This record gives sequence, C-alpha cells and structure tokens, in this order.
Amino acid sequence: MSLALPQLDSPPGTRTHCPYCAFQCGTVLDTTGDALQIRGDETFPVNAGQLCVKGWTAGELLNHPNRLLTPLVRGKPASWDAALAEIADAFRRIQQEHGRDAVGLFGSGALTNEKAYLLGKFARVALKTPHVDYNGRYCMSSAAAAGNRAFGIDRGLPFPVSDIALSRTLFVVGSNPFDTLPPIAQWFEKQKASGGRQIVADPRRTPTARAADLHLQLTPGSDLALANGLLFVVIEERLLDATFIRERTTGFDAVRRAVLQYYPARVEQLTGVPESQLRLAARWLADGPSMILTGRGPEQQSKGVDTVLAFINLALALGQVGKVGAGYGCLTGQGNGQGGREHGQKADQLPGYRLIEVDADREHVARVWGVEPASLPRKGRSAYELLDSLGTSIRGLLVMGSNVAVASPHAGRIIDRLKSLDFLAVCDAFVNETAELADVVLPVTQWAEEDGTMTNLEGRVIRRRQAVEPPPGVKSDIDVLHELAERLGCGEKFTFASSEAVFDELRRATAGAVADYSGITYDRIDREGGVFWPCPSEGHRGTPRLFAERFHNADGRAKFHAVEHRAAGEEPDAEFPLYFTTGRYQEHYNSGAQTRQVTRLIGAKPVPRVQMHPELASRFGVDAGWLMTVESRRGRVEFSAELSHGIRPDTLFAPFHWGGRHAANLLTNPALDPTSRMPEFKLAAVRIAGVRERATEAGA
Ligand SMILES: Nc1nc2c(c(=O)[nH]1)N[C@H]1C(S)=C(S)[C@@H](COP(=O)(O)OP(=O)(O)OC[C@H]3O[C@@H](n4cnc5c(=O)[nH]c(N)nc54)[C@H](O)[C@@H]3O)O[C@H]1N2
Ligand SMILES: Nc1nc2c(c(=O)[nH]1)N[C@H]1C(S)=C(S)[C@@H](COP(=O)(O)OP(=O)(O)OC[C@H]3O[C@@H](n4cnc5c(=O)[nH]c(N)nc54)[C@H](O)[C@@H]3O)O[C@H]1N2
Ligand code: SF4
Ligand SMILES: [Mo]
Repeated sequence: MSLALPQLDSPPGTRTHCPYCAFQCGTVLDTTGDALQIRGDETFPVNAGQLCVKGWTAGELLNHPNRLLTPLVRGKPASWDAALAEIADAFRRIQQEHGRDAVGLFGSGALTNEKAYLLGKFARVALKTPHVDYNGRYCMSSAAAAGNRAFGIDRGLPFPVSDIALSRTLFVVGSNPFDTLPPIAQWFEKQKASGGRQIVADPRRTPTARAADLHLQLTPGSDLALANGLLFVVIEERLLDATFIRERTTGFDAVRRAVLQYYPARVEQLTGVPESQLRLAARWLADGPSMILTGRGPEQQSKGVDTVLAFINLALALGQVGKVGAGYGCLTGQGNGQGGREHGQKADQLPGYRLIEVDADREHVARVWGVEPASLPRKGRSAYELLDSLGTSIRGLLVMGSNVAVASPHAGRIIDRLKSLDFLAVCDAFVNETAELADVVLPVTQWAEEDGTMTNLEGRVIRRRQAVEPPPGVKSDIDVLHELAERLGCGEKFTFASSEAVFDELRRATAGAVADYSGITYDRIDREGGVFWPCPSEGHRGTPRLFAERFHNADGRAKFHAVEHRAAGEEPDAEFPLYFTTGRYQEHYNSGAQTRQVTRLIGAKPVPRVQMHPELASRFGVDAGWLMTVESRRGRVEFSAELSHGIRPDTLFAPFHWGGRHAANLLTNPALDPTSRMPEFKLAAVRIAGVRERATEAGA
C-alpha cells in the first residue's frame, strides 16, 4: 500500500479532500484559471484519481448566490458583534433562569476533528452543559457500539479500503456503495477480476446488488435473523474455525445455543431469503478470506447494535477477522464520520473515545483543559432525545453542521420542538430548513476555505487544506466558538493561533486513549499522505490494520454476543400494510442542504420519487410519474411514483434529501435502539392514502 505523497512534478493546485462523504476523495483544486477546477488526486490511494458527480461539482458551493455572507438576527442582516452578543446573552439568560442543563449543542460528522473537539470542549467548559450530541448518532452509532462491545474498539474499517480487492468473498449488507461511495467500485472490480465473489443483502436490487453474484433480497428489518441463520448453517455444515474461536475469542457457547433456533425454514419465513441462497452464502463466506461490510440498512434499526453483533459473530465463528482480505467493517458515511465520533461531541464521550462517566478519563481531559474534573458535566442526552426535549427541559440550542429539521425521524415533531425553543442559533454556509427557524444564523467558511484534519472511513487522518480565500463577512466555526467563549467569560481556553494549534491540544487530550492521535502531526500527514490511528508517538508508524495479533478488550480477545431477532418498533399491519424504507440518491447528499444548490445535481434529480414494484402499482392503478400520497402514523407525503422491478413488492423506498412537504422523515418512526439510541430510519409501516394522475411534477 502506497502512502507516498505527491511528487513535485504534479500539476499546479492545492491538494485537499472532497467536502462530502467519508470516502474523502483526494482532490486537486486549481485556482489558476477564471473558475476553480476540481480534479481527482491520482496520488491519493483511496480514490486513486476518481471522483463522483458530487465531488467534481462541489466548487459551485463556494461562490454560490445563495451563500449566506452576513449574520442574520431574526431574519435580518446584522453585524457579527450584535449576532454573537445575541447568542451569548440568550444562553446566559436561559442558564440563569432554567439551569445550566437548559442549553444544548448539536454537532456534526461534517466538522473537522478540530471543530468537533472544540464543540465538545465548548459544551463542557464554556456552557458546562451535559447536552451535546451530533448527527453521527443517526449514522454509524449502532456499528460503533457493536464494535466497541465485540472488539473493544470502534474503527469503521479496521483495514485500508484496498484490502477489499484481496477478499475472496465480499458480503455487503444494507449498503449501496456504488451510489454512496462511488469510487469504491474500483476496489470491488479488482476483487472480481482476481476471482472474488460478491453477495449483497438489500430489499432493493441496487446497482451494487446488480453487480453481485448473489443478491439476498430480504424483508426490511430482518438482517439479524439472516445473520443468525447463516451462522446456523455454518455450524450445521461444520464450517467453523474452531482454533480461532478457542484461541482468540470468548462467549461462543452462548451464541451456539442461541442460533439453534435459526434453522433455514424459519429464517426463510422471517427474511424471505430461500434456504438454497442461505446455504450458498454460508459456504462462500467459509471460503475465505471473506469480508463482511455493513451500511445503514442493518444499522438504522431499533435493533441495529444486536444486528451488527450478529454479523460480527458470523465473521468470528468463521475465523475471518484479523487476516489480510478478511474482517468485519462498517462503511462510515459522513466526511468526518469517523473522527467526529472520537473527539468528544457525543453526549457520553470525551476526546480520544474517553468516557465522560469514567473518573480517570475525566481527570486526564480536565488536566489538558486546565479545569477541575468535578466541573465537567456528566453524560447528556442522545441526538433524538435531545431534540425531542427542546422547548421543555432544553430551551436554547446551537446547531453546527446539521439540518435536523430534515434529517431527524418524525420530522414533523422535531420541527414543532425547534419552534418551541426560547432561542435557536445555527452556524451554516446556507440557510437550510433548520436555519429558517433560527433566531440567529452565523455564516461560516466552507471546506476549500479552511485548514484542518478529517479521519476517513479507514481511520486514516488526512489534511483539509485551504485553497481559496473565504468571502468577506464569514468566519470559521473555530472563530465562532472562540468569540462566544470570550463573551461567556472563558475566551482564553478557546484562543488558538491556528487549527494546527487546536490539533496539538487534541493530541494531548487523546494521548493514551483508545483513539490515540498523539503521534500524528500536520507535518507527518503532509509528508506521509495520511496517518492511521491509533498512533501513540511520533516514532510510531500508525496502524493501517487492527486485530492481527490481539483485540482491544482487556483480555486481548474478541467477544461473541448471543443476540435474538425481534420485531421492529412498528411492523406492517392491516391499517398500514407496507414497509417504508429510506436512503440515498447518488446525486444528493444527506438533507440536501448543499447538493440541492448545485445546478447539475438538482437538474439530474429535481424531486424525490417513491420507488415501488409494478405489481404493487397495478394494485393501486398507479402509473409512472403519478402522484401518490404515502401515509404513516406520523405524517403524509405526496411523492411521484417511480416503478421498478428492483424493489420488493411489499416495500416502498424514498430518499430523505428534501425538506418541507417532500420530507421522507415526516413518515419515519423514532423508535430508538436501546444501546446506541439510533432511530429506526430503515423501516416504518405505511399505506397508500391517495393517488392522482399527473403528467408533470411539482417542483421541490
Ligand atoms: N450519494 C450519496 N452518498 C452518500 C451520502 C448521501 O447522502 N448521498 N451520505 C453519506 C452518509 S452520511 C452515509 S451514512 C452513507 C450511507 O450509505 P449507505 O448505507 O450505502 O446508504 P443508504 O442508502 O442509506 O442505505 C443503504 C441501503 O440499505 C437498504 N436497506 C433499507 N432497509 C434495509 C434493511 O432493513 N436491511 C438491509 N440489509 N438493507 C436495507 C436500502 O435499500 C439502501 O440501498 O452514504 C454516504 N455517502
Ligand atoms: N430517513 C432517513 N433519515 C436520515 C438518514 C436515512 O438514511 N434516512 N440518514 C441519517 C444519516 S446517516 C445522517 S449522517 C444524517 C445527516 O443529515 P444532516 O445532519 O442534516 O446532514 P447534512 O445534510 O450533511 O447537513 C449538513 C449541514 O451542515 C452544513 N455544513 C457542512 N459542513 C459544515 C461545517 O464545517 N460547519 C458548519 N457550521 N456547517 C457545515 C451544510 O451546509 C448542511 O446545511 O441524516 C440522517 N437522517
Ligand atoms: S462525495 Fe464521496 S465519493 Fe463522491 S467525490 Fe466526494 S468523497 Fe468522493
Ligand atoms: Mo450518515
């Protein structure tokens, strides 16, 4: 694997990374001509020069006419001084009247490590509130919790992306990376070219599923039963790796007992996957090296953690962990989804994955911050619970890097909660649907205008580099936190000469922790092209592959967990007979706040469509393009219909990239996983409440 940095003969431009997803494609930004040019960076080994349509059109975000260039106070342009004073005064007043815990912060996996770190510190040191959480809770929190339990560490991929090409059997569960991480396809193609096979489990026949050798088109919400069923076959057909189980794991006996109930006929009933496919998949997985990758499909369920644990059980039982080309991994989603979950913007965490409820962890971080350990608040509320309590116990909120009014489950309720706040502040480059509800909006710098670090889906820490000057009138999130801290009386704790200076404090805060960044420096990243954590000293090479010799639990072993299938928070019934699931288009990103601004992307996908099987459509007399009202117990949305044989006839699918009356999240169910507090974005019960013929579609 080459980590070498670009050589001097490469064409002009600044090397940085795409603003969007966790693939963090290397890009070269050339500012020598009239308009900014974005190319794929061929020297960055993850994307090797490739970009998706979002990456090469991202430049339009920078000089966009809709870009916010001045602070807004209740919708009117205001000076920075006035806007910052509004926020500080409101938070001080709310805390005086209702207590410290009455203000909350909502962060993001889009933030650099430096910003995420400072936001967590701002909550605990400047506001002294326990309530800080972020949109990563909606993203990989189930896989993170499962990884911590089974392996004692959570790094989405415990190996470089290029290892995919070295697997013999590749099993992708509920992810559609051909649309969501498109340049990853080159590694899938290499895997196939060397004789590898691919299995995909998805209720839809996605581009990723179409390219696979075997598509398990399971019922939404049945992944846990599928994994246990596969393990049943592995045991029955004596495909276990007994030596690996004995030497490197604990807890297998309880799992063996639990999966006895998952015989193929029952699993077929629960999942819809025929026994022949189940057996074939189990045999292929036993023929390693085999790799299991999960995406949001199995994770965004109210049993997401147990579901991921079931797939980890399968990988461990087969002895397919810790070997090159083998392993379990979660495909992280957001640009800094990995780093964003490590540095303390999560309600229960301090930097480096230290835990806010563990005394030794509190002491270490308090020392770095120069405060008393006892002054640090305890654990706060998780993302949905935090938003759900707005207007009651939490009365003031600052949002940095998330469009919660669009991205949250049961969005109708969350919008009501946001409206009931005493005070809402938002930092963003665009006035998204959440900012529209805010008392104060602060305009901030964007990716190409700032320095920092991001940690990609492999755990590789990379550099975001400034390529252009920000427009006049905007400030960075880091400046915003500093200036607010000044007004709250602790500016000195947030005074940094540069983002590198923030990173140096982050390094100290993470020293000795699970996600140890102490050996990583800007200089090293620049020289080496990226450094994989954990990296405990400047002499340490970083850790591209975990688990070759030991796991990170105290005994060095991986833990099996006996887990059982259970019903979703809501299952289809006579009143609401269909499954509704949600996900993504290649052309749009998350809440769409950014990509709906880009001409080429909104041109390609101007509105959301509900995907449905022609059989189901004919039952309702629906034709392609007709408008169809989809209703759940929480709301109704009119979508135009897209007919496709690539979806189960009992399931509807829609993207969640739009707000307002087009918001898929008006329908979704906020049932939470008991451990990760992940909402059940991937399944709700709905009905078709009305159908209208319509040749032309309404705009978004
Ligand atoms: N183009 C684009 N790329 C993105 C993003 C984006 O918004 N747009 N967002 C980024 C982010 S933040 C993330 S988290 C990742 C997400 O990346 P993915 O996980 O690939 O994305 P999703 O489309 O949410 O879900 C994947 C698949 O899960 C399937 N699915 C639905 N229900 C179930 C189920 O019950 N079981 C199983 N097995 N599958 C199910 C859906 O049909 C869908 O094809 O993408 C990242 N990349
Ligand atoms: N139904 C359904 N809902 C879902 C999902 C699903 O699959 N189905 N997926 C969930 C997942 S996985 C995720 S990750 C969430 C994501 O959903 P959101 O949290 O809404 O994420 P984005 O749309 O990426 O919003 C990012 C906002 O932050 C701004 N931004 C970007 N970078 C910065 C920065 O550096 N600083 C500041 N201040 N602002 C910045 C952007 O302009 C944009 O307005 O949605 C979740 N919601
Ligand atoms: S959106 Fe993701 S896959 Fe597309 S160019 Fe950006 S980083 Fe690469
Ligand atoms: Mo995500």
